[in-house]
Amino acid sequence: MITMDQIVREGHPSLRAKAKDVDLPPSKEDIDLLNDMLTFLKNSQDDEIAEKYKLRSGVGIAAPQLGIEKRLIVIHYLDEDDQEHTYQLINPKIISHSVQQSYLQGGEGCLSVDRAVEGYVHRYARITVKAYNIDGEEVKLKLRGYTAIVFQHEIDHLNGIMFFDHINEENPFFVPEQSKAV
Ligand code: K2U
Ligand code: NI
Repeated sequence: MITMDQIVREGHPSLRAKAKDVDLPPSKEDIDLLNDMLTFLKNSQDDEIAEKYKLRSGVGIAAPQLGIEKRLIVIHYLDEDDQEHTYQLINPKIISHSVQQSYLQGGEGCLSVDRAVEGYVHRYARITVKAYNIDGEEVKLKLRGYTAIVFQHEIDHLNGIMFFDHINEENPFFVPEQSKAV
């Protein structure tokens, strides 16, 4: 099982690399990795397991955070209506987005960043993502709100971008006209 020991931290080259496309259909190795990443997220959100293995809670993880420079991301969380949002995606690409932006009022964190970095991360409010699922089928996802923000955080990891790269250095809590709090 994946534990925090396998998650690379700031300074590790994989966090600044451009990850490589994964061959389709996905190999058993890549399928197993996607499943291990999903198990990690579920474990990290289970109070008992997270306590036992000292896991930090996460709603998303990208393969480069494991030092694996492949374009694989997994997202898993339950929303306020107890609706499960689970995605295991290969080669995700944002193919269109809104001009309008949005940001998390509480700012962002990262499993690979062991420090708090304050400030607003302005992202696209709505995105359309093309990717392949664990069966190797093409999927197109129209996303908004919190899910759109998590997706952009994870896809950034595939391109060597960290959330604090987006924070306005002069005024970390600057809010442009077209950005709405989520
Ligand atoms: O990629 C990661 O490090 C996982 C982040 C994803 C994230 C997405 C959007 C905004 C902030 C972080 C972790 O989930 S950070 C911990 C966390 C846990 C629950 C809710 C929000 C953030
Ligand atoms: Ni992160």
